[in-house]
Amino acid sequence: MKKLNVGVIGAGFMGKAHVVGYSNMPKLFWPAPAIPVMKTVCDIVPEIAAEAKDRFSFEKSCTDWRDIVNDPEIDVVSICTPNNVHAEMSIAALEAGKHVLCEKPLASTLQEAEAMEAATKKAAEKGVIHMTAYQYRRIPAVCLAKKFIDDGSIGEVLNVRCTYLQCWSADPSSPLSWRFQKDIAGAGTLGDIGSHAIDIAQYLAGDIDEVVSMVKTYIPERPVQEGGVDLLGTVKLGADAQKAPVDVDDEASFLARFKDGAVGSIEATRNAWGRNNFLTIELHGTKGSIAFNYERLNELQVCFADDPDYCRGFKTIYTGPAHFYGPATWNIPGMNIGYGELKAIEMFDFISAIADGVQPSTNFAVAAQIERVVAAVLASARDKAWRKV
Ligand code: SOE
Repeated sequence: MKKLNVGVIGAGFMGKAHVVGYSNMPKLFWPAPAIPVMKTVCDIVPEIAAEAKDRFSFEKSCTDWRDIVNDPEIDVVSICTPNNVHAEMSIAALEAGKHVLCEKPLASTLQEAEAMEAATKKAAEKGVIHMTAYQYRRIPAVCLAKKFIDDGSIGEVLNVRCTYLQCWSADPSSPLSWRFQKDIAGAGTLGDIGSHAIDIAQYLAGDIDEVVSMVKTYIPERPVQEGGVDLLGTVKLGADAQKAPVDVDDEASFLARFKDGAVGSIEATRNAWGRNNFLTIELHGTKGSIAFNYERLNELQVCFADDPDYCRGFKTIYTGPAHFYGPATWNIPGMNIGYGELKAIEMFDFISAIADGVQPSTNFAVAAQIERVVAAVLASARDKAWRKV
């Protein structure tokens, strides 16, 4: 079976998630489209790079990402770094003929995202595959929602309500990681998790045409942390810690008109106590409704209008072996999948795209379009007016 040598740049939370995905993919999906080999891991912090080599069973580690991009033995590059370096790394990897899986959001500015999209054109002519890690559309229950929409089961989609709510940054004593700094992150919550909500909404209801929005920063300064590692709210710093300003949004909410005619709303915040990874979407159509919540990711709620009056209402479908990616994961209904399996599903799609020579659904062009929505949301909030995407 064909093997593909993988280089992972950034050995933090997302680096771990990519490794879990690559390593487990052939264990779940057999025959695998190819076997990912954990070749080189890179982190700018030498101790983290060395530890990741042993922990994740890589052959080598390095502290300069160029060592991965310039290595002729590497076939595939995963970019799991802060947003402001996605463009430079992805463009260099594409030019070196590597297949690239880049974390979301695609970049820290629309300009960079569009440069990345442009770089794919030449690379794609040479068969290079590009993908962004918008994994939530690959959840079997979300795929089932898409099937119900595409086959007309809920009729014409009228309304879309989407939220992505977390709580890890609600405490003002959680430190000022790069996610709160505009020059590194680009946007705040909007880019970080609002982008996932935009992806899932557009996947199910088609592209957004125009938006009107509000963005707000609730906690204008946070304690300065030592080192660049993103602690995602797991550490609190004392009241005496030095503070620095937050220059991105904590919350973004907007109304949207979709090109296919639906209207809807999208809300994202990381300051919602009690909401952990509350990515929800509800769609109302002329013939029924669909509702999904990541916190119950093995379930899809559906209501069909043509059910008799006495039993019409939401029913819950539990996804399992009968559904998308089902036979590959676990073969007993109710065994369920979680975030780890979802990353393996993502790697299955990525490595399959490489094996088949077909760009995946979350390619850089799709991710750049999400950045156009993000830019329109920020412009609308600034101008207090509707903005075309
Ligand atoms: C933090 O908000 C975060 O890790 C995001 O960056 C991810 O994209 C999301 O999937 C989980 O939460």
